[in-house]
Amino acid sequence: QPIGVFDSGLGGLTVLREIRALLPGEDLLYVADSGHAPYGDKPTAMIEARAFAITELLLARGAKAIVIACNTATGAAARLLRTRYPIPLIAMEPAVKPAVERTRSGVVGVLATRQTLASHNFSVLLKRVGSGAEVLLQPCPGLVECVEGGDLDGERTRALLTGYLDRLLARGADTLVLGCTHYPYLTPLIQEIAGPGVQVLDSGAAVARQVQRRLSEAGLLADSERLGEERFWTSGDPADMHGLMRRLWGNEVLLRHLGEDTAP
Ligand code: DGN
Repeated sequence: QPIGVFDSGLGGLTVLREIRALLPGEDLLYVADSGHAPYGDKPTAMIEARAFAITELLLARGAKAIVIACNTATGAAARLLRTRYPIPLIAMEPAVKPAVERTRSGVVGVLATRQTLASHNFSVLLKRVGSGAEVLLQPCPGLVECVEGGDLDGERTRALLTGYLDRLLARGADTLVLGCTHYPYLTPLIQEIAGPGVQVLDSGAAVARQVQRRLSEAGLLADSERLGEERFWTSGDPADMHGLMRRLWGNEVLLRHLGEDTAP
C-alpha cells in the first residue's frame, strides 16, 4: 500500500525527497494541487475543503497514510483531518524547537506564509518552545510563486529574499527556520545572502522520520528490500508542469491530471 503526500504545488517534493531517501521500499503518491495554488492567499475553509478532497482521492488510490507536505494546509486542516480519518496522518511543523536549541546569538528567524504564522498550530508551537530565544516571524509573500515559476535564483527571487532576510539579519538572527515546504529549494540562495555563519533549517527529514515511526508503530512499513515507485498528479495542467516537476524532482516523473484516472 502506498503513502499519499500532498501540497499546494511543488514544495512538498522537498518532503517527498526525504521520505524517499529514508524509506526506499515505499510506494509514494504525490498530489500537487497546482490548480488551486498558492494556498497562501486562500480562505481557510477552501484549503480545508481541498485537503479533504485530496485525502479522499489518495485513500481511493489505496493510501495507508497521509502526509500533509504543506505548512499552510497543516495549519488550516490537520486537526480536522485527524478527527475524520483513522489512519496515520503526518503534518508539518516548522523546526523552531531545534533552532532555539542551536542558536548562539539567541535570535531565530522563521520564514513562512502569512497563514502559517497566523495559525493556531503555530502559536501553540511558539508557546511550547518558550522563551529560550527571541523568535522573529517573517511572512514571505511571493516566494512560493517564485518557486512555482521555476525561479530559484533569479533577480525577482533574490530581491524578495534579500528584503526578508535583511530585516532578520539586522536584528541578529543566526538561525533561520524554513516554515514552508517550497523554501528548501531556495536554501542555496538563502545561504548565499545570509552568509556562512547562519544556519538554515527545514523540517523535511524530521517529517520523514515521523512517517517511519508512525508506520512502524502501526505495523505498516513496506518491505525495505523492495524498490518503491512514485506516481504524481496535479490539479493544474500536466503539460505545463511536467518540465519543472522533473527538474525539481531530479528524475523523470509520470505526471497525470488529478481528474483523469480515478482508478486506484
Ligand atoms: N508549501 C506550502 C507551505 O508549506 O506552506 C505553500 C503554501 C502556499 O501555497 N502558499
